[in-house]
Amino acid sequence: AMEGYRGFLGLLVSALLVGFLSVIFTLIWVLHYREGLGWDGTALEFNWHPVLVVTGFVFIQGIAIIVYRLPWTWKCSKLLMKSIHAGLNAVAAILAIISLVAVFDFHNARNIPNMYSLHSWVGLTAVILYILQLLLGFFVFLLPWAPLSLRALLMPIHVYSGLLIFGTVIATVLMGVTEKLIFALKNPAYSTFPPEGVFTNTLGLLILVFGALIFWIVTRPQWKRPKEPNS
Ligand code: ASC
Repeated sequence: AMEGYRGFLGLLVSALLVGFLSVIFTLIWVLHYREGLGWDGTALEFNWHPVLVVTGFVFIQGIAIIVYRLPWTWKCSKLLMKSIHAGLNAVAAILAIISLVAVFDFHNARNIPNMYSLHSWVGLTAVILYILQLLLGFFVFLLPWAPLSLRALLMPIHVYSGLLIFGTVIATVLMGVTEKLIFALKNPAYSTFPPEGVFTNTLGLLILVFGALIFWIVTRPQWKRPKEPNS
């Protein structure tokens, strides 16, 4: 058991490090390589989009997915852990929505068309599914009214949908990073390996590794929270 616990801690610390580093890299990207942050209809407003997405939709959602695995919380009540899971996901949803407002606002101020790219189609789908998942989880699993039979029926779907959305968010981020680099890096071009291109490619890899670590942690059956009888 001690062996498994050590392995868990090692992977948890790695995931937290890589996730935190992803957020720092995103901040360095917009603050150092791009124009910085602001809310004025210019690129400064657009830059909130990657910052809020990586912080909320990637990092916070990733943590929310694995909160039930933390062994020192297994003595905490299930209701407390569900509230933390739902609360983190709610914060992530709010940041994701603000990140969309930043893009639409920036596009409209600059007369750039909305919703034409594959990144936008997949990304908006992910945000809509995430909000539905949050509402379904809140009413079925957090509030006390739903019968056990309905919970048992929907739990595998909730787990599958959650991981599908998380994976889709990471795929969407990779598309968004690529899109932005191709738009923004003109002189010198992305194809000539400028420092911003190499740095931001590295950010994309960090986010992929974060997703891989979260997916590994959450799919180890031995690290699941012990199920209490009659729940
Ligand atoms: C819940 C909860 C669970 C699942 C389970 C469904 O609300 O706490 O562990 O649903 O009852 O199988």
